[in-house]
Amino acid sequence: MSASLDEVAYKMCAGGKGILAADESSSTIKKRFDDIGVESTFDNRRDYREMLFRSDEAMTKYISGVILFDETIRQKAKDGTPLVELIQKAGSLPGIKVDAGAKPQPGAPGETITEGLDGLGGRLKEYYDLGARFSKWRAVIDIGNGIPSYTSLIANAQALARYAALCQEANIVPIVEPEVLMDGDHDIDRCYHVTEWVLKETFQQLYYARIRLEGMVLKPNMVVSGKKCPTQASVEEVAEKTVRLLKNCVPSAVPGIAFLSGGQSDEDATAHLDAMIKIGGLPWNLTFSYGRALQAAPQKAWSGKDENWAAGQAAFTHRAKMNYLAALGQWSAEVESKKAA
Ligand code: 5MM
Repeated sequence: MSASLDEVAYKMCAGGKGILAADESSSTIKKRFDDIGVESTFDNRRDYREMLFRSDEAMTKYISGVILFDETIRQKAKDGTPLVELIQKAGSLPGIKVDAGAKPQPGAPGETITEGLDGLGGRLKEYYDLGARFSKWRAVIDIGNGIPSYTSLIANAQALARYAALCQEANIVPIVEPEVLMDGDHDIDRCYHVTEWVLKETFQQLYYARIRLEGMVLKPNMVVSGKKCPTQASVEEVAEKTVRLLKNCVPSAVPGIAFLSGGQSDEDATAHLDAMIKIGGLPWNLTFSYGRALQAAPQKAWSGKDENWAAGQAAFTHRAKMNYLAALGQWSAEVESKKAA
């Protein structure tokens, strides 16, 4: 059991390839579609995701796995081929988001606890049969006046650990995603200290839950300045502080760390990853598991029109390639400007 878990976890983050987070829940994909003036219908969601998964160059060369939403893992392409099969044919791994979202946490005003543990063992068996070989659970930690609290941190870390144990039991690699939001006006050092606390608690709970670290992937935020902070840290500072923090918190038995983009601009998310790889001497593979930083450009280029299918694919391929180069430490502003034809 563990050999295949380990192999999958390694494959998800190796060789510069990264993960496409296409697991937007119905309410999130509606927001994304609203932004491009597209109605969020079953068919439009299918068409958009089919366009991404049929992007041959991106899917075969740059993307190791795709995180899907429950609807998508069951959905078929226009010609009747299951979307999961398109991903598998490209040599990529299907994955599934299994949390039920972050809900207000009792006793912790302004904070959330991620739900979805009830019945998860049974759902994982079904997802495995549908082709999922990895899964994702996201805990959301906000920084603000008096938060995060220990109450919220420990509850979220315990939920992540219980989720990870159920996944490994089902032979599914857990992506453990504790996201510290970058929405506030805090500076980069506050982000550092909160993320440190979050990761320390998370790995402590993973240990108590007897998680096999070789068979999991961590999906953290980078250490960045809050979006509303008047002083924005440079690319070098973000890279240096993120690498220092991870070295202090993440055991080297973990095969891969795949970052979320968290609202960074497309290019910042790429530049930060590239700068970290260029620091060198890292004990794990570092790569991307971006949602917005991989999809904002193709969503805009596609805009719900069949005639924009090729433009959408080109935009997705370009972002996937830029992040692949970054994960190899081979990205530069120069290659970035050579936009896809
Ligand atoms: C793709 O968005 C994911 C699902 O979000 P909801 O459950 O809110 O619909 C999200 O978890 C995503 O995988 C991560 O936040 C990383 O995405 P970004 O856009 O931050 O890279």
